[in-house]
Amino acid sequence: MKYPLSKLFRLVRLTACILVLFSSCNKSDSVSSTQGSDHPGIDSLVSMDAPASFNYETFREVALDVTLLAPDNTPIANVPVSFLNKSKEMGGTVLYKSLTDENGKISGTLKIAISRVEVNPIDVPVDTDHDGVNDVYDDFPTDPTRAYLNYYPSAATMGTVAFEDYWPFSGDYDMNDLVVDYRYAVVSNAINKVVEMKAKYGLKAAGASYKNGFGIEFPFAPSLVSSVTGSLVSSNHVVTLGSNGCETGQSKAVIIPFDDAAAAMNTTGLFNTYTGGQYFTRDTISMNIGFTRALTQTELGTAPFNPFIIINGVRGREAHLAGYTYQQSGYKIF
Ligand SMILES: [Ca+2]
Ligand SMILES: [Ca+2]
Repeated sequence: MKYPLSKLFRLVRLTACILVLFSSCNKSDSVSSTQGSDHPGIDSLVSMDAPASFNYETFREVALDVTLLAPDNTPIANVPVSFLNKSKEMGGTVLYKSLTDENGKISGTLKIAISRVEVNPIDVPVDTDHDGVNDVYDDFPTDPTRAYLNYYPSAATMGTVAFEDYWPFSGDYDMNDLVVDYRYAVVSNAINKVVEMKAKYGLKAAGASYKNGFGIEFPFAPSLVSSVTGSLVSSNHVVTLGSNGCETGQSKAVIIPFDDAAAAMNTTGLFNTYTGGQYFTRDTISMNIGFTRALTQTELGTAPFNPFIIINGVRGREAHLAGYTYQQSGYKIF
């Protein structure tokens, strides 16, 4: 019986293609590991999970076990057979070539490169400073001690606090004795602990004949503060700052942006308060607060923290925002 060999070869090619399509990846359980960190302020870095037996090879081996049979199921022996990666008409190339044996059988192994056609490349995360936060998310991509920068209330806006220094007496409830804008920039590390805070205070208006100062009490101990820069403390000796820039004698950290609003603006008297009076473009006081160790977000507290005014240069007369308490040193709300 005669067989149309070209038809049989097409059958063999089809069989080979099916074998290629059914080659598969190894399945395996995943493992993860945790390692310590050499970076200050960072407790640990967690490595990426990877399958324990993931196959990194860029080719696959496909076992050939093909038997050529005639329609009457008799073997087709000693005929050359080629295996192509795709049809000859589509430009396929020969992957394997052999003669069938007496039983019409071909056995062997094909090595097939894994195709990258129409496969999206895998993004390789870049973490330049190796702090565990990829560069695209790292606000400080070359500083392993810093990762995130958050603003309160926002990067583009400032909050405002206003105080009345005659409080709680009636007759002067204009709340313009000291008006201060604020914005905090909080720098945290890869595990979201705070390593530094930058503060900006905009001295907006002073409508008082008193020499009023401005301070902020934070919920953490002054011993956790390594440095405070930017305080505008006059020669009036209203407050005393310690070597770390916090006010001395306080159980909680207290910073003093200024102790005399007019002196901070290099003027005297009221400003930005009434038509025809002194007017200044709002000045901004920039302060920087460093910590002896990274603080949790809970330890840091929440803006605007506990701002207050020091009334007329008398340390011991304070006015706070509604709902906030005076400091533990015994200074009272006036
Ligand atoms: Ca990083
Ligand atoms: Ca970083």
